[in-house]
Amino acid sequence: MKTRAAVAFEAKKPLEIVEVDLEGPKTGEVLVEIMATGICHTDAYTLDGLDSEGLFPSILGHEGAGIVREVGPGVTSVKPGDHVIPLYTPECRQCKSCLSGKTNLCTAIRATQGKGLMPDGTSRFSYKGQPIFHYMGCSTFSNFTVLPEIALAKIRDDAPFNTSCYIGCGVTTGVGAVVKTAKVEPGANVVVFGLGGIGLNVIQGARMVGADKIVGVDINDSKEEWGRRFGMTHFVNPKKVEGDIVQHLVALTDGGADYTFDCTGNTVVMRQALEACHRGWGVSVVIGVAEAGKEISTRPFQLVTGRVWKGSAFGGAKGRTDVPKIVDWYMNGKIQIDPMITHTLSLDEINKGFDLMHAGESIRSVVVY
Ligand code: NAD
Ligand code: AHE
Ligand code: ZN
Repeated sequence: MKTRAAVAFEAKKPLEIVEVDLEGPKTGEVLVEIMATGICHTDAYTLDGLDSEGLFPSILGHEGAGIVREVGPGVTSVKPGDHVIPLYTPECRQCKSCLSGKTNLCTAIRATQGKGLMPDGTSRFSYKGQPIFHYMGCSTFSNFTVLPEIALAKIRDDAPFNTSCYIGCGVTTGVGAVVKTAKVEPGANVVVFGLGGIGLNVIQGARMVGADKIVGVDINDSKEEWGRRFGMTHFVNPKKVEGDIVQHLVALTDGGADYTFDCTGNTVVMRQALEACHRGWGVSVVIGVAEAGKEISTRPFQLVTGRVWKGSAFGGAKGRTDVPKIVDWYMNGKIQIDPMITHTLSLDEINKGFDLMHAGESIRSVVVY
């Protein structure tokens, strides 16, 4: 079939909206009509050529919601008409990682996914006879896409696509990092670095679990109002702090935070986040994705004296199990999504979504097909 898609033909170039060819679903695969997709900073990072796994030409996008239109042989867990959220972290429930009960990082299809291919080692997308790579196993910047069955969370039919798509990455990543990765407890002091589409969800997750102080740190003053809307109690702009930002945050949190979260992808900030943790028990969670080649460092003494450095992918959530529950949290008013969708765009306007993100003017732009 033919489908309209925004193709990343080259790094650092705007996406081009073209009609591409899409092969139907093979064994264990599903054809999904994407109804809406968010634009996450990770899409921009890959488009900007900063991802060591970045491939071109490819169809980016990994934060979608849609409807199953056709299933390939052997598919049993979804059927045409089902509403679904694509999962860049699938859940096969059979691999060593899934069976361990210790991680959400399913390994069933990770190798081919990282190469921009379906599990059988081929692509379903092509343009003028040349293959186009899939992205994070999702490629939601295409109106129709093919995914493995294990990479689809079936969700309730009454959840609106143009807001629930955000649960496909940003909401689950932020809220999940608090609830599942850090397991923040009521009364804890929390510091969140970077108040964008992810950081604001960390803030609302921290409020949901009953954190006490929720400190937001951002170099963009306009994020203060955003943070306060979702539960932030204190705002710090590092550019306006006299002296050391870490000492400032340690003083603000009575000796250091119980939990800190990096939502910037900046390795200097990641170090500050670790060192702003309380001696003896503070936990710092790296969520931000750093540019290829960047490394983190700190004095080992920071760890010897009890601070813990952790990472979180997709908020530690197991997609097929947890995503439908997070959709319920949204539909029941436990978490908010609608006010964070600052811009709704057509596919033809998708490059504007990237511009708004780089200008710090959006929280989430959503493309509605
Ligand atoms: P965003 O662009 O919406 O927000 C980033 C925010 O960080 C902005 O408000 C910006 O002003 C702020 N910022 C930038 N530099 C800063 C600094 N030095 N100090 C303080 N604040 C600073 O991006 P997003 O969509 O929220 O994504 C945030 C990061 O999370 C990205 O690196 C993205 O790739 C990553 N991410 C990771 C996962 C995961 O599963 N681990 C999932 C989604 C996104
Ligand atoms: N491909 C990059 C790493 C990118 C990365 O860390 N991705 C996160 C999700 S970001 C979503 O917006 C993730 O889940 N990683 C786990 C995984 O298996 O990819 C690189 O450095 O090579
Ligand atoms: Zn993302």
